[in-house]
Formats: sequence, structure tokens, C-alpha cells
Amino acid sequence: MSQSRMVMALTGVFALSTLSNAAATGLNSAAKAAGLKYFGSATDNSELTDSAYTAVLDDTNQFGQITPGNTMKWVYTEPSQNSFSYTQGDQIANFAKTNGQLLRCHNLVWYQEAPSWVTSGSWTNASLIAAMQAHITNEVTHYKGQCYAWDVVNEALNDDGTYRQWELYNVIGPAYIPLAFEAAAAADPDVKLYYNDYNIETAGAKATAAQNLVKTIKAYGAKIDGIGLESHFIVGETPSASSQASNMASFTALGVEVAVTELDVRQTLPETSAQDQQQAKDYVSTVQACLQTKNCVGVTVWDFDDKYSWVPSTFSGQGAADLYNSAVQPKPAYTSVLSALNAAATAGSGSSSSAPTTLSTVSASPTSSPSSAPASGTVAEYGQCGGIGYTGPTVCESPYSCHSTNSYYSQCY
Ligand code: 9MR
Repeated sequence: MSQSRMVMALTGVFALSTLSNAAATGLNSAAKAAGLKYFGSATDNSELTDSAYTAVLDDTNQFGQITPGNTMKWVYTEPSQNSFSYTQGDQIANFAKTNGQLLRCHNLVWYQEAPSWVTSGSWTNASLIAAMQAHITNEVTHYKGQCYAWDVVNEALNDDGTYRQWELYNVIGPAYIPLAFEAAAAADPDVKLYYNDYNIETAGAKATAAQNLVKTIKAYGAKIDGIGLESHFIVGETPSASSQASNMASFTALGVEVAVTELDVRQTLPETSAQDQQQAKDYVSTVQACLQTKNCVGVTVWDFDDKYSWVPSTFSGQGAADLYNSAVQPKPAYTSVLSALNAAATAGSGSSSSAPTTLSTVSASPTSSPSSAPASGTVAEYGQCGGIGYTGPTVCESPYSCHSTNSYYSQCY
């Protein structure tokens, strides 16, 4: 990806209403046209009997990737030591396979949903390493060839960047993390191996610690391919697209890909139209950040409708965090995300003859390849103003100035 995808992302901010000729009608189709590998959703076994829900989830026009929200976790797959159970995980894997959807497998090692035989066992360093390795080897072997990626280790860091203390850390020490990646790679050399966490979506102590983790895993000689940015956000408090994009670039500079793995944007209940409008902007910020980032491969929402959101049971008085409402009807956030993806895709496809007229008011929104962008003039708010390979205008309209998001992309704001 490329310069053109970043330009697509940029242009998507503008010309949302003028691109209907080429517009895809679903999130995944539009995301792929814009250069991503997929747009996906988490789901759970109990939801798969809801036909109104599955009618949307199994439509690859909308969702090209599935994450099992629960039933591949350790407590489900090895409820007692050396007794493995994949019936529920297989149900979701088969759902994705039947539909031709990518599967993000989630997760192998996490302090939550770790079985009590792990967290209350009587361990030595060696015996707990062996138990962890056996778990990873068995599960990764079972799903070999079925997963696009594995979340190998989940949420191993505290918000201040220190290691989370739990059984594996306390008994094995921080080496449990590279050891987990090593075991996963040995069982399936082809699957992408991810570290997945929350509150690492903007620069700060925890994001820096996650970057150090990438270096540590590699220094051990183990393989890590990706970082999952969970992206559980709050209406009106979602970080800007540029701050998310520059943070993503800090990870990809280390030679790993990134993915938005659990996106939702919760609001204070009752749901209001004003919050829904802000939520739409917040969702678009994260989607734009991914589109702007070389090696951000896709966006997964942490379930797509409010009926099955994890939020209300965890955050009292909050909810309505998803793209669709409880009646499986699209909300403003759905419409805005689809429009942003479509506009990005159409802008990136390049023909100046399809240039939407509204772009004429936005001098920095090239409608064809970056090399054909005008070299003079000024750039409107949120327009591109620099980056490797960019040849368009670099001066922002007053009162905006040009900020570098990463070496490929600078933006006026
Ligand atoms: O959505 C999941 C919820 O149904 C479970 O009760 C919970 C505990 O297993 O996990 C939720 O998913 C989490 C994910 O696995 C990791 N990141 C945070 C997610 C929300 O808690």
C-alpha cells in the first residue's frame, strides 16, 4: 500500500455524496476496494442462531473476516489440563469457512479466561512453561491453515507500561511472552502472530511498552508479525485520525503489520442522535487512520450490533457502541464508515474523469495518482500536504499548518 491508499484515505473525508456510481454497498467490499484486506466483526456462538443477525454477518459484502469473541480462549479450549475441546471454536471457524471469510483466531494466552487449573495450580517455572507450550501447540495445530492470524498473547501490559502480574508472569517471568510466540510459530509457521492490547492506540507509556515488546520478542529469536490495536473508544473521546495513524506508523516501523482488532465506540445511555453523530465521526477517525497507514491490514468491530455488545454488562450505564442498533439496522456510524471507505476507494482508483465536483473546492484532494496532483495552490483542512512520493501542494490554507503523520503522509489541520 501505498501512497495511493493514503491519498484515498485523505480524499474520503470530502466527496462522500458524489461517488455513488462506483460505490460499494458493503463495508468489506468498500474496504477491499480501498486497499485493506478485510472489514470484519467479532461474533459468539450463541449469536449464530439469530437469523436476522447472521443474515448480515454471513454477507461478505459487509464482513470479510470473523473473530470468535470467546470460544477459542484457553478456558474453553482446555478446560482441564490436557483435555481439549474445540467444538465451539470450530463452529465459528466453520461459519467463516462456509462464507469464505478470513478468520482471526483469538486468543492463546490471556490473564482473563485462563482456566483455574492454570491460575490456581502449583507450578514450577518449568512445569508452567510446559503447560503453556502444550496448550499453544495443541490449539494452533488444531486450527492450522484456518486462521489468517492468531492473537498469541493478549493484554500483557498495564497502562503504565509495566508487565501485568498474573500467574504466567509471576511464575515464568516476562519470558513467557516470547516463549508463547515461539511455540505458536513452531505449530504453524504460516499464520500471522499478533500481540493484541487496548490503550495502545495513541503514543504513550503503554504503546511504547508494546513497541519494546516487539523488539524483545524479536531479540529472543521468536517471530511476531502484527500488533492488534483493540480500539475500544468512547464517544467524543476518540483520538484523532492523525494521532492514531502516527502511532500505527511507530509499530509498522518495527517491521510488523497492524490491525484494528476490536473497534467500538461506547456512549452514555440513553442513546441520543447527537451522540450517534459524534460516534460516526469517531468511527471514521479510526478507519481513516488504518487507511492512511502502510501495513494496516484491516478493521474488525467488536461485534457489529448493539444487541450483542459486551459494553453494557461491563460499563454500567453505557452502550450503543456498535455500527448497527439492536434491531440490526445501520446507524449513522455505519453510513459514515461505508462512505469514507467508498470515497477512499474511488479516489484511489484514479480516473480524473470521475472526479467529484465537490473536490474542486478542496485543492489538496487529488482524484488520480499522487503524481498528477497539482503542485501549486493551497491545501484545505485535512488535506495531504506532504509525504514520500507526494508531489502536490504543500502549503495549507489559513489557519491550518502541515503536520507530518509519518514519512508517507502529512496533513493540514
Ligand atoms: O466480548 C468478550 C466478552 O463476551 C467476554 O465476556 C470477555 C471475557 O472473556 O471478553 C470479551 O472480549 C474481550 C476480548 O477477548 C479481549 N479484549 C477485550 C474484549 C472486551 O472485554
